[in-house]
Amino acid sequence: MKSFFFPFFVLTVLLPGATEGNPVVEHHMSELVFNESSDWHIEFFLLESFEGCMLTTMTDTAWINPDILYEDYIVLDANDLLQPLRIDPDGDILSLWLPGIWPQYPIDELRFGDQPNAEIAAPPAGYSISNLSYIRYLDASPTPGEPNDTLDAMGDIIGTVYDSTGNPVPGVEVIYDTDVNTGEPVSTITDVSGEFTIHTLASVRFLSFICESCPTESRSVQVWPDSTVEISVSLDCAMNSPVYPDENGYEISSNPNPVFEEVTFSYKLRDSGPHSIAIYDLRGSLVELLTEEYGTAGSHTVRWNPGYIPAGVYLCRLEAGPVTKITKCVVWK
Ligand SMILES: [Ca+2]
Repeated sequence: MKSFFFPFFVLTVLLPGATEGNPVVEHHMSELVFNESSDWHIEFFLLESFEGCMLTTMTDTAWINPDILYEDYIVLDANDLLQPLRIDPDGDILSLWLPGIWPQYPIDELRFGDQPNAEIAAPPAGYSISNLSYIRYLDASPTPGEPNDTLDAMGDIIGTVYDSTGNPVPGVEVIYDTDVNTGEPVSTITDVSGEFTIHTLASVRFLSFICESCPTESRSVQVWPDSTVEISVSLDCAMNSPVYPDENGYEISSNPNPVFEEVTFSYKLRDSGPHSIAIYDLRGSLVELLTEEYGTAGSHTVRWNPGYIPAGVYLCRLEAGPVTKITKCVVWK
């Protein structure tokens, strides 16, 4: 198996098996497992029309034998195909096609391992790439033929956030997930030692580090089952600067939230002076500058229409001299 490790973290196995279970899956290619010989099998969730299905990889194309029986959680291996199909255990792009839709769009596609833009690491032999609410994750106890669960499919991220001088930064919000029901960001806060811990599905997690004093940072991390990934993040700020800005009298809030069409940001300036209001995404990229002008002390509002920007979490940042205040808003489409 080729390594999927990012250069900025190390993997250490610290924990016994997780015990959470949550058998929910309705996904076409529901589980992919390799054995020690790199033979594969795939679990499919029931498809409405399973006749005439085709699988492709980076090297091969094969039709699924239309004579096989179809039930929930069908498990296929090479014997169920009409042509040979090699799936590279180090990484491949596995696609499922249906007649009528083929060849325009695969109805399911799994890009893993050493492929560019892989959504998940290659599974070690005996592990599976599973689906849960359309999130791919690694499962150390696969369940081919049965509903997927998250047993042995949870891991931890332990991280420390530092400033540019190497001092730990407390109070940084670390967003690592989105609530599937509300769309709200799921986050934790760094403690007095600048440390945080996240217990999460063994998937690729995109972490955003939100600090009012410096630009937002982000990282992608592959979480492994029953394992702990340690990361270290440096923010582009110096928390030990001798003078902290006095933020009293400065506020910003957003309404409504979540945002469907338009949002109003209400903000207060303690002192008259130049200020700006700008929208950033969670990667810290500027999305739109809403205002940049001289403002009088007191309350103001500015409106924003997200237009065609993608749904997601955005940060509205008020900057007035040395003071920065941030409010989050969730854009729904
Ligand atoms: Ca399963």
